[in-house]
Amino acid sequence: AKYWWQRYSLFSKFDEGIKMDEEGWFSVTPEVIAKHQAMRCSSPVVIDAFAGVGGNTIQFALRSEHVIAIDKDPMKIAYARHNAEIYGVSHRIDFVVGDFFQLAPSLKADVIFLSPPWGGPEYLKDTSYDISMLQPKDGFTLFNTAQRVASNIAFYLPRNVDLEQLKELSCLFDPPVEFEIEKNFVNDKLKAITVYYGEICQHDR
Ligand code: MGP
Ligand code: SAH
Repeated sequence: AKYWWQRYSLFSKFDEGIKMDEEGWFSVTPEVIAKHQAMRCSSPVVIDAFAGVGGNTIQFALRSEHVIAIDKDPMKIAYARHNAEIYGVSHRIDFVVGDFFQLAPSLKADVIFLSPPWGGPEYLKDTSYDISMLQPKDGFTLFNTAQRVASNIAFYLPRNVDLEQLKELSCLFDPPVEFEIEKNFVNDKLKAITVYYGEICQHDR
């Protein structure tokens, strides 16, 4: 019910036939945030490694030339394709059903966006969220894998994430890269945090 009330904040075209499943409801990035992230990540090729029902993928496709949308769940990819058609951008997206960790060695892009499962809506139970809790692999392993795919990484994380760990991630690049932590609000309510690593970091612009 909580997410139903937010449906137009998740997809402004919700009434045109947007399809969601249970995980999609609590994981989709609200449209105003996804739009902003897409502006920050605008580039020739963007990979959305955990595409879900397409909240981010659609916005990337509105802003970038080409998007590769990956999800291991075939139903999510079917919904993401359907939802992208509603927004008129499916022709700019390659939809891939697969495990990002298995596909990673054969992928290259300018920017990679990471919005993995956080472990369900219970992610807020601890005051500080440890990125080792990310699914299906911990945040350090995920970041290491992503770093070989693209030199720019945008990472969508819980609002209670341990900020010290975000700095540690920047040191996994050799040499360490600049990073920027951005708080994402919808109607004055803090929803999540996005961290930008590499040239997409505002300091470098
Ligand atoms: P929330 O805390 O479930 O909702 O998620 P909200 O509206 O802040 O409710 P409240 O009861 O805490 O006030 C906030 C946002 O985090 C959602 O809109 C999603 O974009 C994102 N989000 C939540 N979860 C559990 C996940 C997840 O597992 N993975 C990803 N990628 N995003 C998530
Ligand atoms: N950003 C998306 C929501 C992502 S939810 C949106 O705005 O709609 C996280 C997604 O990661 C889920 O759909 C889940 O199926 C997918 N996932 C989990 N493990 C994965 C893996 N190993 N490879 C690719 N996708 C995976």
